[in-house]
Amino acid sequence: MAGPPNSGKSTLLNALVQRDAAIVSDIAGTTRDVIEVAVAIDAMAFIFTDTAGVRSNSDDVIENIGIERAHNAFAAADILLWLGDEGEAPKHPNCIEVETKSDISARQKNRPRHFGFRVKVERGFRC
Ligand SMILES: Nc1nc2c(ncn2[C@@H]2O[C@H](COP(=O)(O)OP(=O)(O)O)[C@@H](O)[C@H]2O)c(=O)[nH]1
Ligand SMILES: [Mg+2]
Repeated sequence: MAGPPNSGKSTLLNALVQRDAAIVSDIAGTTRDVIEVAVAIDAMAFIFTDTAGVRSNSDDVIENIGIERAHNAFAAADILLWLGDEGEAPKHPNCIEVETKSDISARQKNRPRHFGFRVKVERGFRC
């Protein structure tokens, strides 16, 4: 999971692994550590990795360490799920852009619509 703070990374991770593995809040910078959760989906093994939201203007020393660790996790990932603005993903050979919070309109979110994969994790999980 990669994206800016509050893009819904931890919410999506929890939905995919079906437990509250990561803390969800609307406070930017909540996730700092890299959180890895191993699950089997349809008999296929996955490790989902939640990361700190990437932003360049944090004064918080610990959050900045988390952001550095996030970049290391992106480099190590087989697949990068980018939950930020379209076209803004870090360079990765297997990147899937995901529009989160698809229950909220693009205008309200103040960001362009994605034309790929859309999710809403409001109550339960829908694609
Ligand atoms: N309406 C709506 N809110 C969401 C959705 N996914 C996450 N949120 C909310 O967005 C905020 C940030 O979510 P979080 O998963 O902590 O984002 P993260 O910082 O990227 O890990 C929280 O208040 C979530 O409840 C969604 O699909 N729809
Ligand atoms: Mg988070």
